[in-house]
Amino acid sequence: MKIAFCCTNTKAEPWLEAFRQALPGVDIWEWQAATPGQAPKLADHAVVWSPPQSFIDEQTQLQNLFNIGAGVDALLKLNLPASLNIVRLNDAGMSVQMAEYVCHAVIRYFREFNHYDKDQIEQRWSYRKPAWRADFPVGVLGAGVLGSKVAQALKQFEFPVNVWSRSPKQLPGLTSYTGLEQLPAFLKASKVLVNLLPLTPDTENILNHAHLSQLQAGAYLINVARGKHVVDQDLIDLLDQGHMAGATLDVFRVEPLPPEHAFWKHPKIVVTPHTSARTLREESVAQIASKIKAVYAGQFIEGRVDKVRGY
Ligand code: NDP
Ligand code: OXD
Repeated sequence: MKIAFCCTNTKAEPWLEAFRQALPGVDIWEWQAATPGQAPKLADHAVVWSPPQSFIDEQTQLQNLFNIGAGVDALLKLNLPASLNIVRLNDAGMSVQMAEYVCHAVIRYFREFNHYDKDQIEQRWSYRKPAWRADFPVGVLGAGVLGSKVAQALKQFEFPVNVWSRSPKQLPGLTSYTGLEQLPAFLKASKVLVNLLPLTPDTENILNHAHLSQLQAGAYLINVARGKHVVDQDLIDLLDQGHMAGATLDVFRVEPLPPEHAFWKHPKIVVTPHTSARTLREESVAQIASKIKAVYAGQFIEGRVDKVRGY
């Protein structure tokens, strides 16, 4: 079995070592573009993150691309052979991290911890009036692997929680809204909005003025999916006009977020560097190795991407 490793911005050696331990006898190497005139070494499968088109064009025998992330938007921008399967990571330790990040952001807003931070700087001992959880309905866009875990974690704190997805969900204690038809009702029923949608042609720019302005007054956005879901200027306008109270943003149209971008210094925005749920090497290698074994055993594997649907 031959595997090429082609992951942008990832140090290859520890991954190669971990795969060699998980799949004894595997021939795995870090991909480098072949020098002109030299026949490339061809792999059966690849482990990838944002590979260049030249990798796909060169590797003509690939059966499966194993993405070391949950989002496959970067892969689907490439020109891929119809026979090539894309397999995403299913959780692999990301959902608990996402739940931590989102619960922290929601609770920080609900409990007004940003005010206590300021009070401490000024050595002021000053209480805030407790808010009602019933006034803090949280809407989670996307009820997949990550969205459903996040929604359930928020429910543990007794917030009213709504989820929005393409297909209806039956998640205990959560209110499910489905499809574009029910999006307005979902938005009107939510004050805090958490985005965990995949980036697809249907979801790009979904966090725009028309949609964000339907949230309840004092709205708060937590975007942990992709920067291209948000129309940046619309968000800034709604924050400046006061309809929205704040935003915690982990992902951006351009990453790293350019130094001149208005989000960095906006008083109502918290910025983090695409870190809400990191890919964990040990969990990811274990999951991909077990999927590769399942492929050879002719078994079903979780996480095959539907290229037409886009996730
Ligand atoms: P899943 O594919 O498991 O879930 C996607 C959810 O979105 C599903 O519930 C799906 O509905 C719903 N959905 C998709 N398209 C639409 C649509 N047009 N209208 C309504 N609902 C829709 O993905 P994950 O939960 O694993 O990951 C979500 C995203 O999180 C990733 O694509 C990635 O971009 C981002 N991510 C960000 C990370 C970070 O560090 N910031 C880390 C990991 C992921 P249905 O259930 O009906 O199919
Ligand atoms: C992912 C990510 O998609 O890290 O896994 O954003």
